[in-house]
Parts: sequence; C-alpha cells; structure tokens
Amino acid sequence: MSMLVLTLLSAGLHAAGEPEPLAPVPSAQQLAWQELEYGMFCHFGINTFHNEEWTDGSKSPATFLPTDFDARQWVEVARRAGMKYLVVTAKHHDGFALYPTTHSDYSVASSPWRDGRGDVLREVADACHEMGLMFGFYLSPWDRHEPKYDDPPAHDQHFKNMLREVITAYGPVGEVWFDGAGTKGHTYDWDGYYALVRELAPEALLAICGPDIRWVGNEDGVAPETLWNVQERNGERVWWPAECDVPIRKGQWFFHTGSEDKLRSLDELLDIYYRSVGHGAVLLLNVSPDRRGLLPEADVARLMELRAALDETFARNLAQDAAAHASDTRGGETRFGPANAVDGDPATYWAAGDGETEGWIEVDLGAPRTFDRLVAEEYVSLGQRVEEHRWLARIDDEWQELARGATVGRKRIHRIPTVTAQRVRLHIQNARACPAIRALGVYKASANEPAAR
Ligand code: FUL
Repeated sequence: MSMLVLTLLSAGLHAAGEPEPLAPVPSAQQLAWQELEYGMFCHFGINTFHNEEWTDGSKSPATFLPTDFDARQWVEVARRAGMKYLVVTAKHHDGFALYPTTHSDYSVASSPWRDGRGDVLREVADACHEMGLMFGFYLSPWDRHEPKYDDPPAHDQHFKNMLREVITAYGPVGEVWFDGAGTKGHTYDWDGYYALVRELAPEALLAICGPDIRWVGNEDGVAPETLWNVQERNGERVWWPAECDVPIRKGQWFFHTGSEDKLRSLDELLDIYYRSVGHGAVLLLNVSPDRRGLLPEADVARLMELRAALDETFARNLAQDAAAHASDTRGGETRFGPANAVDGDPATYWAAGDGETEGWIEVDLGAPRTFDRLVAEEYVSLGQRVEEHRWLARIDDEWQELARGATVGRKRIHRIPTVTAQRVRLHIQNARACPAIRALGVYKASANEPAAR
C-alpha cells in the first residue's frame, strides 16, 4: 500500500481530536480563579475607627484599637457563605499597614492594639491557608501618609519594598489587588511591580490595575450581559476575566457605626449574584469587619440567607443525567457526546465538529418539569466561543423561546418566568469556532428567591 493510501486510511479511521483551542485561552491560574466564582473582600484599617471611607494619612495610630479581633471568624464566615477566597486591605490609601512593616511607622506596630505586637495580615493569611481559602491582598499604591509619595521613583522603591515584604512573609498569595483610585496624574512603575510579583509569587494573579484580572468597571457587582473574557489590550487579544467588587453595605467599603440600614437585602444580593456570576464574572463581595474586628452579626446573617437560597435553588439539576442529543457530535464520538454536558463532570464536554458554528444540544427531562433557571457553561480551556444563543422548550408541540443572549462563557444563568416542559434545548446560533459546552442546568428556584424579572 502506498504511503498516500495509508495516510488517507488512518485519517479516516482516526478518532477526532479535541477542538483546536481558540486563542487566547486562560492560563491555568486564571482558570482556577474563575472556578472560585465567589470571594470576600475585607476592608479594615484606620478608617474603621473614624466612620470614614478615605482618611488622609494623619489619623493617629493610637485610634486603631479593635477590641475582639478574630481573623478566624472572618474566614469561617466566608467559608460557610460559600466564598472560596478572601482579599484583605493590607494598606489602604491612608497608608496605615495592617502588618508591622519595617518600611513605615504608620502601622499596627504603632498602635496600642496588643501593645503594638499584633499582626492582622498574619492572622488573616494563616486562617485562609488553614481553612482552604485562596488568600489575596489589596495594597494601595496611592499613599497619603508616606512622604516619599511625592517623589515617584522613591515611592516606587518604597512600594516594592512593601510588596516584597507582604509576598514573602504571608504567602502563598493568589491575588494581588492594585487599586487605581486617587492615582490620576501620578506615575507608577507598574511594570516593575508586576515583575516583582511574578518573581516572588508566580502563582499570584495581578488584578484590577494588572494584566490577569480586570475590573468590571463599576462597584455595583454587575457584569454586562454580554461578557467576553477576551479583551483587546495594547493592540493584543488577551484572556482577561472580570471581577465584580461590591460592598454588602451600600457605598461603604469600611465599617461605619449605625449603618445597618445600608445592608443590602437578600433580593438585592441575589440579583447581584445573577448579574455577576450568572453573567460569567467572579463576585468579590465586601463585608467590613467592625470596631471589634469581627464581621457584624447582621451581615453574617444576610450572607447565610444568600447561601441558603442559592443552595436550595441549585440543589437539583433537573437535567442531570438526562437523555441528551445534539445537532452534531464531533467525530461521532462518545467522548464529545452531548451526555457530557449533563454528567456533572466539569472536565467533559459536548463538542461539535470543526466548522459547525451553529447547532443545538437538547435534554429530555423524562417527564414534564417545572423550572425557572437555565444554566450553560462553555469549556473555556478551549477559549470563549459562543457569540449568540437561545434556550427553547417544546411546549404545545412547538419550540418556544425561553431566553436569549450573546455570550455563554464560563457560566451563563438565565432567570426566566416559570415554565413546565419536558424537552429543553440550547441553540447556539453563532460561535467563533465549534462550540464546546461542559454543562447544562435546569433548575427551579427556591421559594426564598424573588420571582424572575
Ligand atoms: C476604590 C477605593 O477608593 C475604595 O476605597 C475601595 O477600596 C474600592 C474597592 O476601590 O477604588
């Protein structure tokens, strides 16, 4: 047999390979971070004791005096709330450091708290590491206390010294949160900061003013409905997933006395969840420790209500292990078959053949079922592919549209008016490359959730 015939034969017999990744794709760290979905932001510092959001660096360290600080309570609450990571303000714009830095006298070491021997950052980092939450820190480049701030090269060195100190003493670090606030007109050596973090903590993601995680663009906890992880940056297409940071008490990142009325309702938090995580972003919800150094009871109770409502809603996927079929299966192979989208395994997916940029996947729920939440997830290791989709159900012998949208991405949840149907279909009307869908979900929301909007 000639080589040509052999080649043709083996090509014909060969199993279809995985779809070509559609560049850009996430790094392993970005992917792992996106899977966390939900984290806690903790703003704590000198401001906590002054009922202010921003202080100017002149408040006396003597005013930092939590009466009952317990980092384990923060982390335990975050864990029970289903949050998978925590980001704490190691230093906010006022310059006051929550750890005994050797590069400034404005820190916990100059406070009367534990006679100046306390270290908030140490205890938060240790509790995170011990309880299995990814640890991240916020370090404000804007520093209203540090005299060197007005001399950019000197300040850059100072800032790098602090970065080095935190990373080497409190790691492993998963996320470094660089805030851009207050920095207009100031020159920073961003590249130098990034290089230092990469050198000391290659596992850490650089967020907000950084190339790994982007700010969603508002402080409302809301991502746009159409959310691309792929972004154009400096003329290059890059994977740059979005984080939605939002305070649980409206407008307050730091604790303020007598402000319980600012605490968002369960309905508001659910809405935030659906419009952040449900649009494919990661939610970083801020809960401020109070003057005791504890998360306030009312905020904790609200977090648990949210957890309970979400757990109840997503307890049972009506499509789990349902009979599934699709318009096309890559190479006709089981390993790319539609059942992979309902097997509960995030590592398996349904994929269509090359060039199939339109198609559908359908589940038979076994009997008519009542539901009002639809979930789809792309297998984003291969890049973000779906550009336009809709959900349909077979009702009165015709396919009726339940929801529509553009991107699916890592996760897309649609809230729909309650409907009863047995056959449900995700129709991908357009994709940038053959779709790869790792999960489909059909749920009935908890009675503790407000009706669909
Ligand atoms: C903003 C800051 O100015 C706020 O105080 C807060 O830290 C928020 C997360 O970022 O830019």
